[in-house]
Amino acid sequence: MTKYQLWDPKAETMSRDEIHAVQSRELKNVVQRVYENVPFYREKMDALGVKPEDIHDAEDIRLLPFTEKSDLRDHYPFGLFAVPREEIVRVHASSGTTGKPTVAGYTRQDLDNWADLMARSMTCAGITSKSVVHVAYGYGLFTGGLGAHYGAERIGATVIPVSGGNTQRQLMLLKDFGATALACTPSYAMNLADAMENSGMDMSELKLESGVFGAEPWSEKLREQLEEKLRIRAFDVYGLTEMMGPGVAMDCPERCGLHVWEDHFLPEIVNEELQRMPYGTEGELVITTLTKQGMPLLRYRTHDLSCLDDKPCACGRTHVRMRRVKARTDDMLIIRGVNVFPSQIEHSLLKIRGIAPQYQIVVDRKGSLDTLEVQVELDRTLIGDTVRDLETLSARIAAQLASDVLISCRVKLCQPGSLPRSEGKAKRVIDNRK
Ligand code: DLL
Repeated sequence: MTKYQLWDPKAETMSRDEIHAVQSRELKNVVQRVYENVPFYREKMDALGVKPEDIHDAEDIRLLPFTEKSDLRDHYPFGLFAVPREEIVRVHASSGTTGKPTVAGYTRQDLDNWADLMARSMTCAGITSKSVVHVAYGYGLFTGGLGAHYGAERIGATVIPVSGGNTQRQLMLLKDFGATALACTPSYAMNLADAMENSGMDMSELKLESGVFGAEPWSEKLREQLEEKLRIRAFDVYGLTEMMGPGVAMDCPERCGLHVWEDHFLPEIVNEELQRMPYGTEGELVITTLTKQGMPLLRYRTHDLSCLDDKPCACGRTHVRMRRVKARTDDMLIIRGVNVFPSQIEHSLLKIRGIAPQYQIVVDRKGSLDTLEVQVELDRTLIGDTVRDLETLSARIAAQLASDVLISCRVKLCQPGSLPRSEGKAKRVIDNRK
């Protein structure tokens, strides 16, 4: 029994043995499907000397090949689909930094499962049929908007499909329509919170209770600030286009990691040599889709750093928990030989009073030396401070970063509101060395 509302109690509280049995059955099915229908996988498995008949148990996943983002690009746009194009009823894509987007195709069954998993996920955040859900994730090829939309609709909540942008209008609609939940990226939620403060909005006019935030790494400190400023409980939702979109894993009210919906996904953690690591070890998250029909993927390398924990969770859900993703392997900056993740800098900055949670990291190279400048906005309350006060603040920030992140940097204090704001995923790093 659990004190919390669950969307699908039977699926969410299966015993670990039952989950293993479901995963073993579904893994056999998906391997058979891709071997028969996706030439890329047939060739990869043949090269490894593995046949679908060799897969008897979820543990046999070790035998299967990995899939890389570049494999999706090489088969752009529809080359990894496992069903005829006519059975694909929707396509999403993620933009990526260079070149062609990464494409995902969904059958009707895939969309149905996705809506269900997002309903499961949003129920973790306390959303019910009585909720009013303001969706400010972008609608379009990005999976955030439509993913949250259909999940909330499946629950029977009232959905407000606002999409991103036009912040002032968002504030008006949040208030007038009485939203009880906000779904958007954490950086955009912070922009909304800032805009509310600046427009002198009385927070008691809002009915917000929870936030469903994801699509980018965010720190525990940012969560605290969002909860305080918006007077909500903020929940972390994880997902990626290649797997489906948001709703692969979700925070629960116990907030000790995100439950990965293991009846649909098989997560693993691997080290740099791509060996499977035991629960509790940090490494790269690799996910296999178990039920997807349109574009199933085997052992997809997410490049997200996490670790898994199968200890029972007090919320009653039995699905394994992944630690929140603080960084991606390819996010790591190497500055003068020191490994630095932007989220470490965020966590460190947010400990300091007097600065706003808006920052940008500029990396450059002078001669053969890497330089790091951290630009951070001043809190509005400090505008009248003297030059000496501001110098002291800069020195404090530099000292905090040196102690937490082990790197010296130049700190640039910026006027409130002067750093660029994003409507979707924030761009925190400008690396001029590339
Ligand atoms: O960002 C899907 C999504 C939409 C998730 C809305 C949550 C909410 P992509 O654009 O393909 O898909 O980006 C996927 O974003 O590999 C992670 O690096 C990062 N990411 C997603 N959710 C989180 C999160 C969507 N909660 C990539 N914490 C992933 C940290 C996240 N990083």
